[in-house]
Amino acid sequence: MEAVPPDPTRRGFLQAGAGTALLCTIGGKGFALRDAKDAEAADAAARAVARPRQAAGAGEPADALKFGTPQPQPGGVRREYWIQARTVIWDIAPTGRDDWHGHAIPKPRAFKAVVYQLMTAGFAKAAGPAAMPGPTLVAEVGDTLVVHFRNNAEALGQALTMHPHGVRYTPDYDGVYLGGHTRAGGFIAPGEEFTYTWEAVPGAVGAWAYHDHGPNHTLNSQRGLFGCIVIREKGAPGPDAEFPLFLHALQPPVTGLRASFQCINGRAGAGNTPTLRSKVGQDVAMHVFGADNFFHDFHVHGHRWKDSGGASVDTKTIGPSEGMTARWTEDNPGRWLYHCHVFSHQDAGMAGWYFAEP
Ligand SMILES: [Cu+2]
Repeated sequence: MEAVPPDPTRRGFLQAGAGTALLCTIGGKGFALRDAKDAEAADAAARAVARPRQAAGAGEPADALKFGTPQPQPGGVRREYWIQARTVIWDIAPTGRDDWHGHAIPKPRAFKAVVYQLMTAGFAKAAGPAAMPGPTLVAEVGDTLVVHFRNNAEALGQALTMHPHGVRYTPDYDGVYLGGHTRAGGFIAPGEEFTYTWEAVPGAVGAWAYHDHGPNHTLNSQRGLFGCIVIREKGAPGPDAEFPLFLHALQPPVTGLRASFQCINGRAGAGNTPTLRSKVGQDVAMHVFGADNFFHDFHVHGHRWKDSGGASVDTKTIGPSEGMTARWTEDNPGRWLYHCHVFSHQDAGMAGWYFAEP
C-alpha cells in the first residue's frame, strides 16, 4: 500500500481557505473581505459608526415598548458574571506542530484576536484567561444570568456587544446593533460598560453560544468574540467532564496571515487544540458549535451518542451558529482523536486528542 505523504507546508494550510471572501455590511456599506486591507477598511467604517439614537417610538409600535429587568423565578438566583472584551496577540499553534500528522506548522501563526475574559467583581482583575472561547456561563432553570460587560478593546476602537443564544431576553438585552433601531445593549463603545440580564427559562436547557453582535460583528466574532452558555434543569448535576468546542476557520482576511487555519477554540493542529481528558465511568459532555461561515462534521473516535431524535451517531453536521451536545458515559479507555470530518478541515488543523483514562 502506498503511503500518502502529508502536506506539511504552508501550501497545505493555504489551500484550505483559498479563494474565500467574507462579506459584511457596516453603516449601509458592503465589504467583501478578501485580505487584511479589506478588513482594515471595514474596521475604519465600524470606528466611524456613531452611537445610534435610542428608538424614540417614531417607528413601529414595538420600538416604543419599555422593558424592565427580569428577576429570578421563585427559588432561582442571580448568576453574576463580569466579562471584558479585549485584544490579545493569539498564537494559533503554540507548539509549532501538528501532533497527529507529525508535521511543523510554520510561522507566522499569531494575530491580533479580540476575545472575552472573565473578571472579578467590579472588573477589579482578571479571573480567567483572555481566550477563545470566552468564559462558560452556567445557570439553572429559574435563574437569571446577570452579565456585566465592559468593552476594554480600546485599540480596536469599535462598539462591541454580547449576544446570547437560547436564553430569554428582552430587546434591550439582545446585544444586537440594529442601525437606527438599536436598543440599549446593542452598542457598547470602547471604555463603556453594560449589564445584560438573560433568563434561564425551561426551554433554554442545553448548551448555547454567545458572541459579538455589534456594528462589525461579522469580523469581530471571527476574531475570537464567542463563548458558551450552559443551562441545566434545576438541581441537575453537571457532567463530570464538560468541554465547549468551537469549530471555525481563522482565515487571511480575519487574521492578516498568509495561511488559513482550521481551528477548534482558536487553535489548529492536535496538541494545540484542546486536549480533552476523562476517566472511565465519568459522564462526559462535549458542547460543539459552528463558529464560522462553513458546515462542519464533528466526529469522536471510539464513541457514540444519542442525537436529538434518539438515534445513535458518532458524526454530526453542525452549521453556522448551530450547537450540539455529544454526551456519554465513558466506557472505552485510550487515546482517541476527535475532529471535523470535512477532510480539508481536519487536515488544516481541526482535530485534537481525547484521552479516556482507565
Ligand atoms: Cu469542518
